[in-house]
Amino acid sequence: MATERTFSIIKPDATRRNLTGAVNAVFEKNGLRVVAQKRLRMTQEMAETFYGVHRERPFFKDLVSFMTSGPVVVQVLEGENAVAKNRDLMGATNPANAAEGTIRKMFAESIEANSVHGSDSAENAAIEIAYFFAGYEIAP
Ligand code: RTP
Ligand code: MG
Repeated sequence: MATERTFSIIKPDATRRNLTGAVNAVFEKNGLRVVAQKRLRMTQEMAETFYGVHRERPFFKDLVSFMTSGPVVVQVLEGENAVAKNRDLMGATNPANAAEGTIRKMFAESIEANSVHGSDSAENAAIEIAYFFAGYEIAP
């Protein structure tokens, strides 16, 4: 497997509890390099666009309100098999179902306030990275 990139968000529940470094430590310990990173507050429009695939889901309104409730840290992670590796490190969407040692098991507060987002495919990773970062902001 070649080196790959994925897109990550450290969500508002985690930035609020000062967990940016703790989450990054998990990535770095497991062979994912943070090659781009910035902290920002998502607007309602950004959150609605980003989670557009969930527009018809019952939790959509709450999700947008959660994602805009505080700062997030958006990131590009690089490494072998980065998309799948990050999904493994994150753990299940619902922390109650997340495996021991995963980020969501260790840090998530609930199925919604679950500390991190990670791209679910290489195709979506490319789209999500391009949405948040200009080429010059990514420094491998
Ligand atoms: P993400 O997109 O954030 O990486 O999370 P995921 O793939 O594990 O989960 P997904 O099904 O794509 O859901 C996106 C985010 O919506 C919130 N959610 N809330 N209240 C609920 O039942 C519910 N279900 C999902 C979570 O913040 C989830 O990560
Ligand atoms: Mg998802």
